[in-house]
Amino acid sequence: MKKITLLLIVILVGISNIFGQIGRTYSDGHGGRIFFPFGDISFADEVVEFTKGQPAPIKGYGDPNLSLKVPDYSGNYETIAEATSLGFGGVLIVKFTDNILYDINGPDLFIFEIGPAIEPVDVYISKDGIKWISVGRTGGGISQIDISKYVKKTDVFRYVKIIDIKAKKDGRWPGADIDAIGAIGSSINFQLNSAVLFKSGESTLGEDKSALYKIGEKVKEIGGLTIIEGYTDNIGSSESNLLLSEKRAQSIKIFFSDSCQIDTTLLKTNAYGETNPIADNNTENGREKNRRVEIIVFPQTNQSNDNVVGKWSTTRGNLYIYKYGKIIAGWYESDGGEILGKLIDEHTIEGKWIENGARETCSENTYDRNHWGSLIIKFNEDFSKITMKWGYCTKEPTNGNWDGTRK
Ligand SMILES: [Ca+2]
Ligand SMILES: [Ca+2]
Ligand SMILES: [Ca+2]
Repeated sequence: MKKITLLLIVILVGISNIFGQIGRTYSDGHGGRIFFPFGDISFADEVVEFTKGQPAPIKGYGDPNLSLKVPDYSGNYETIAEATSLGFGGVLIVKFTDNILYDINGPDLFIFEIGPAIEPVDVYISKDGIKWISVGRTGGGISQIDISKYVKKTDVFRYVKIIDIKAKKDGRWPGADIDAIGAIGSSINFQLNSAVLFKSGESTLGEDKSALYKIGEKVKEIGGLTIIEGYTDNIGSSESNLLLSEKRAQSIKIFFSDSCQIDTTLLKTNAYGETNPIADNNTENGREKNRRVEIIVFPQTNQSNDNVVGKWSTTRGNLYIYKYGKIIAGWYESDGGEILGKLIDEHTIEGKWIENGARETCSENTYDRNHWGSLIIKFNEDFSKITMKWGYCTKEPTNGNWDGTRK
């Protein structure tokens, strides 16, 4: 019982992380920033396999975990290892767990490779970590990959493999140096242990439905198509396991439509039975992990108007604005500053600016930085001009001289 309670807590913490940081831009390490609609969860979560190249990475720089989660390269690569040095011809396989890669319009995958020149890698994606699809090569200043030519629109991919193409043998860091691997085209993945939802061998939902209610609320908020996938361990016949996983997925579908009022046409179920295990079926611990339901939520495609989105020429250089729902993210070229905010009405954004070059620092931290302040952006009637007011830290945004026109 202890284990189950612990798992439930982990899931709920996971949910709050997922929804606390939706929509953010991240430094690409080469002077620009990239927008990820789902923020911090968009990045690869687990190392599956790492085969160092030869010559191998130098001591301290060959840790594959340095390529996981959000990009954190600070520019001090000489003294701190912040990326995985692949070595000459090295191979790295990573997995997404709280998000899943799929094809959206435009680029879908971004490889954060650090250093003055982008060292090319060949990129492959996979649903199961066994069958791989080649999706091209980064390099020549391009770190992003559009998977649309190679996949179907609704296919989802949990694994990414990158292989150093042996372009650079010399120097301290042979091969590509990978800071992070992000899915711009991300769906959200909730993984629920079956023991939290069902009694052993049954497909009727148990008494405590609180975790499922919470997820149902979030599905309504962001969905989009939602796929409910059932999985079991390998005890019993594969036919009975397939049937059990199907019935369990169906139970959740019914719960979402009846108790959470989610449009049933947006809910699909997939039964996998004992296939696609995520852990070793030879141990009790592994079997428990394999008995699970995964809920994949795709973002809504029919977004409200995108009037505020775009590139703006301002008195402080170019400003880029992105949007997911009412959430705003952006950046400005001077100081590589970041913007986070909300659309409070059609013509107004309220939020924060965050940068390294501010004259005053704040006592409290925002996104690990002490240089930040308040910000209001107002758009004129036809969204051709912006007027911006800003302040330091928590002070009212009263400073001006930061206006712009659409580019
Ligand atoms: Ca992730
Ligand atoms: Ca795409
Ligand atoms: Ca890193």
